[in-house]
Amino acid sequence: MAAAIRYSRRHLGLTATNPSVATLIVRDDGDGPVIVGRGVTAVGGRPHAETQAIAEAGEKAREATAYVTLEPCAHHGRTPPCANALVAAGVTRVVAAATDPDDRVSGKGYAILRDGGVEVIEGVLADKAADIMAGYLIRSFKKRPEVTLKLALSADGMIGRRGEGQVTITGPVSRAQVHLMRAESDAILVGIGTALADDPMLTCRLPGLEGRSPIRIVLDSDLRLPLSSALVLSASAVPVWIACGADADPRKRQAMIDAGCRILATESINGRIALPELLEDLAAQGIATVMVEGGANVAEYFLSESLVDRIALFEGSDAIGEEQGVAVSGLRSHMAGFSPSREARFGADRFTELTRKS
Ligand code: AOF
Ligand code: ZN
Repeated sequence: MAAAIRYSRRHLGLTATNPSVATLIVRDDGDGPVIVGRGVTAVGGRPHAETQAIAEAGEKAREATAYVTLEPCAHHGRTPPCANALVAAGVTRVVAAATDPDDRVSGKGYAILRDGGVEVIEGVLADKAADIMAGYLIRSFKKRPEVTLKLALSADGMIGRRGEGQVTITGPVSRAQVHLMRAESDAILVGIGTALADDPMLTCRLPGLEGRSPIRIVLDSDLRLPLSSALVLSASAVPVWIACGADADPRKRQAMIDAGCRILATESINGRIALPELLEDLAAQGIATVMVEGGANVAEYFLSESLVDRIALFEGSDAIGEEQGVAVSGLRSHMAGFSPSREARFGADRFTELTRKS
C-alpha cells in the first residue's frame, strides 16, 4: 500500500475533479509477491486507476490481490464501475486505503466487491492516503479547496525586504521543491501586491515538468494587474484567473478577458475579496488544491480567516533585519494552531510542513 500511495502522487494536480488514485495488482506464485499491473488515474480523470492496472495484468489478475488507494468506484462513468471490473477480472482480494466520500460510491464499491466474492480489507494506511488526497477530501466535505500556504522565511522570520521585488531567501533545492509543489497543485494564488512587485510567472519550470503549471490566480479587487505583466502575457499558455470585486471597472474586466484571462467577480469587503465565497467558487469549478504563494497581506488574510490547511515553511539561513524586513503579522501566534507533520533539509534551508490541528 505504501508503494501504491507513492505511485498515486504521479498525477497530483492533473486529474481534477477526480483524485489521483493508484492501483497495484500483486500476485505471489511461490517466489514472493510480484506487481503484475499498475494504474494511476489518467490525466483529466479517466480512465480510472483500476481499469488500467487490470488491462496491464490481463489473465494474471486472476487470484491476485489489488491494492487501491481509494475505494473502487460503484458508478457508471465512461466505463463500468471499477468494483465490477475487479470482480470480473478474477481478483480475489482487495486491500483499500481511503473510503470514497462520493455519494455514488461511499461503501457501495466495497459492497459490490464482497457480493462478488472478493475479500476486502479496508483502511490500510488510510491516514497516508488521506494526506495525499486531502484536496479531494476537503473539497468533498467542506466545498472548498485544500489551501497550502507556502512561506519562505529568512533566519529572522522575514518574507522579503521593504520596497524590493523578489528577494532570495532560500536556495536552489528549496526552489525546486516549490516548483514541484506547483506541479502537484491545481491552482496557485498570489495577491496583487506580489504580482505588481515581483511580476512573477508562477509556472513550474522543473526540467521534464514544464507542462504541469497550475492555474494562476491573482487576488486583484480593483483590477490593477497590468496587461503588460508576465502573467497576463502568458495567459494563453497557462490559465490566469483574476479574482476581482463585483464592482470592478467593466472596461478593465473586458480588457482582461480580451487578453485571455478569466474573471472571477466576487464580493469584496473593505476592498478585500471575500475568501470563503471565492474558495467555494473555485471548488465548484473543480479546483481541489490551492497553493498560496504570497505576499504578507494575503498570507495574513488566509491565516486570520482560518482558511489554511497546511503551511509549507522554508527557512533560509541568512537574516534580513527587522528594519528593512517585511513580516507576516501575527505569524507565530497563527502557527500555534498547526503542528509539524514533516521535516527536511533542502541544501542549507530547513523545511517544515505544518498541518492544522483539527
Ligand atoms: C476509482 N478509481 O482512479 C478514481 C476514482 O467522473 P468520473 O466518472 O470519473 O467519476 C469521478 C469519481 O470517481 C470521483 O468522484 C471518485 O468518486 C471516483 N474516483 N475512482 O475507482 C480512480 N480516480
Ligand atoms: Zn473507477
